[in-house]
Amino acid sequence: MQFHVSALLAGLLGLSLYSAPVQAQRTVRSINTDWQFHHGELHSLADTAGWERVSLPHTWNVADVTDDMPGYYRGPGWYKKILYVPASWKGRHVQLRFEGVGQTAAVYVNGKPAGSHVGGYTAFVVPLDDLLLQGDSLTANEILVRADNSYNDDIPPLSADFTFYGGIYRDVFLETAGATHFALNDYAGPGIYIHIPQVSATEAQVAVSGSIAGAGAGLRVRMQVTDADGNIVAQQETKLKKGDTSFRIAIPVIKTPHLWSPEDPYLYQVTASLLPEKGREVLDAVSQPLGLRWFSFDAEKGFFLNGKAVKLVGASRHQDYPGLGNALPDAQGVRDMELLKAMGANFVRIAHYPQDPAVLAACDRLGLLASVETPEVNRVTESAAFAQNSQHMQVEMIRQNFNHPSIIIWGYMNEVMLVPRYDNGSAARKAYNATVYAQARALDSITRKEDPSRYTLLPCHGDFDRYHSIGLTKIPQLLGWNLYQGWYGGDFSGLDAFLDRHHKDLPGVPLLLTEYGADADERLRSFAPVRFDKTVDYAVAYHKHYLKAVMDRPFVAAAMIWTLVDFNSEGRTESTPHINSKGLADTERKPKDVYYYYQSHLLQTPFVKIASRGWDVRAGVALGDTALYCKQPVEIYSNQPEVTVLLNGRMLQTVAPVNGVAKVEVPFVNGLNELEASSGAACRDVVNIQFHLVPADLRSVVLPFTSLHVNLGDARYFTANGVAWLPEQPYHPGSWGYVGGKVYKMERSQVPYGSGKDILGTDLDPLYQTQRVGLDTFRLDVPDGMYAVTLHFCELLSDRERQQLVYNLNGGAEETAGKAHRRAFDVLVNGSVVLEGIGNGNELVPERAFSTKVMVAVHGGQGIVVTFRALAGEDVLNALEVEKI
Ligand code: GCB
Ligand code: CA
Repeated sequence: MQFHVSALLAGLLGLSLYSAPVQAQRTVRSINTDWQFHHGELHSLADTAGWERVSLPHTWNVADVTDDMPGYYRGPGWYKKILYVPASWKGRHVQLRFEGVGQTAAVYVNGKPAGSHVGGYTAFVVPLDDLLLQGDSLTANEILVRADNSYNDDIPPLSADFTFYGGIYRDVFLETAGATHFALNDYAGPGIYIHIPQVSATEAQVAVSGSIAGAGAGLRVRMQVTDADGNIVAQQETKLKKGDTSFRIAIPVIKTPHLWSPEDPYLYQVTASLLPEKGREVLDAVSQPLGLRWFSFDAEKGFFLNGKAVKLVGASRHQDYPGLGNALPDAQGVRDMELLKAMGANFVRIAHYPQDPAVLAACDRLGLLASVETPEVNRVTESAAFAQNSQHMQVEMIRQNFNHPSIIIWGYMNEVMLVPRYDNGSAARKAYNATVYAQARALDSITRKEDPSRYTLLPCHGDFDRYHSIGLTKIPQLLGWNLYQGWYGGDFSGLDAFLDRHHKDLPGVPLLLTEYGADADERLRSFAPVRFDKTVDYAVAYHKHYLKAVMDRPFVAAAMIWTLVDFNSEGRTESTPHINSKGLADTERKPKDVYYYYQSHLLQTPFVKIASRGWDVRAGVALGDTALYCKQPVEIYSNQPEVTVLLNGRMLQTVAPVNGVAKVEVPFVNGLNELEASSGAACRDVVNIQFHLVPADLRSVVLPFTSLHVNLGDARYFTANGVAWLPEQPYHPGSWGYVGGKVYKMERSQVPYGSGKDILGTDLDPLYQTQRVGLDTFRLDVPDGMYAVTLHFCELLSDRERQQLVYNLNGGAEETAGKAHRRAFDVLVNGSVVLEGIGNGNELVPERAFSTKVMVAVHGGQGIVVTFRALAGEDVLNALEVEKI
């Protein structure tokens, strides 16, 4: 009976009991939902107009980093949220934790300034204590945040090849703690820092340092190390002297520790608890991961982990996704690390800025060694504020991420000499160089002081002398080189020469290849790839050379691929405008061939994968009326001694891979081709390829003509939206092709075909970026019947000023002059004029796709003849498609 009464009482009192629970320890919860957002400046804090409801993570740059709008918004935006504060929080410490706001933030609570932060890639906390309104029940408090991603001379990055998104683009947490707690505001770090003064296979020593806020009376600090099953393997309780606010506590030795490594990422947990001098009530507690490992870099022999030589192979990662900007939920960061791990990588370069805590936590769990760096990219500002902001970020990065066992390197200043200020040789340049040097030194020494257990890294671009001559190569413990020989210029042998030069000229300085990569547009293919053609095939050739060069040289500690996934860089043009396509996987995280190439080299388990699998809609011309197939080479990546290849169930060939690659000539037939490669029963891969076989003789009876898609001025194959485009060919009787003219190539541009300009009004940029100029006719000897003929054009000469791509180290800006240029021409199909006087004075708007479709009745064996008549300048044709109807 008694029981019932008290249960009833508790039920009746439920609400008030609930709103006033005894809460000693800290509480942490995200507050991501139900925010309001105001684009642009707010003219008064009470402004109620123009707010929309949003959830975090959020960026205001989702839509304007695509073709739809030129440039992207860089300026202020405001966020608002009502926070309900319970009465039970009286006397507690309350703070907000922002994991990342691009790129400055000012926080107001109930209209009063509460805190601010500079820098878009590190976390910060804002204490609310004195500003909160608290009553006897839940009390509404208004949080306002002004975020701003404007260019600012004093805030890195000033310039870089990625998009500087604005907004509250990572989680926000609401944290409370009792009056006495482990520090919650130490550069937004965890408040306790785990050190491993000594570790071997036989024993590990662990110490924990930290500080305490609100310490009045005497306190006890208890450290417990638990293993992965939750068993306590070591503990230590230490009394602090009255008034002590910081501590460093050695934990008894852990015998035969379970070591952390990429193969076995074993994690212990350190839990620090704060207790009163007497009594059992825990005032505060915090848990952090512990991985027991030791490592070193050697300038001759590379990297060692737990005493074993390990070649570091991995990639860098940017943090954006189509349709989300950089406002990614944690799960997507985790998925990216899983993708990298599944490739067989053991390393990730978190570049060019610290990323979401969830990403580093995933590295700890998955076994990916990591480097993290601050974003002083391309250049610096010679101001005390810039130096100060960089240093502040460096300390934030280190303290916030200190306890991740995955991290072995702290970096700073990526390619800081890429865009130096002032003329070469001038006094101003000399002074600038001295400033860069001084800033680098300061960052390096701060890093070593903050964390002597890890290495410092300076990643440079491939101009050895520029860094060496001003002393930068001597500052960091590790030197990184971002090398693109055979991409932005030169050829692959330049890589070997560069690596060997470092080895010779900088003995004693460990070398990491911190970047290398080549754009790969999954839609572009070539059997004779050339530098900068953006084909998957060139990228594969590039990576084959680079991986081998690194593997052949023990003194190269690491190969860090640029990058894991394609990423947004708003100012880039390319075949995929606004996207840097050097990823191992595309923006949607679909692996490209290079990813599988690495798998075949890095995975220990049996592996067979058919390359060019993404090119599953293809076209080609049949060998003849009696040979109804088209032979195209296909590569197979495998770590097995032998691979058996079948086409549509019939044995094709058994081949032995060389350096992980087997090459077969596949006689593709019209329609579906099931290609199978296997090595034993357990190791089998199948790809279905839809092949559009174009008859050799267009009037063939055994293989009737249906359609043809030709990309003029191009030697690459292009597949998009399920349509396979063939490269152009000269006309020969019975078949199809151009008569006259030449392939257009933009002057002073890196691209081997056409232009690299961003063509508006289409996603099929490669069709419009390339063209044939000055052609007489395009002929197709199709049989009589009805046809739809579509002609595609683009004016590639224009006055539009283009941002010069600074990464384009060997090429200048693309030619933009178009002022004096005038183009006009007629186009006739089988004698009838279909376009009259078309040119850049009318419908051919520069850098904008133009197409037109006409129906043609072919009779009397005339075939299709498209005739071009130049009136001014040269006529052009970018692409042509013919469909039998
Ligand atoms: C670099 C930069 C990186 C660029 C990359 C590229 O050297 O460090 O930020 O994205 O080259 O793709 O050009
Ligand atoms: Ca997060």
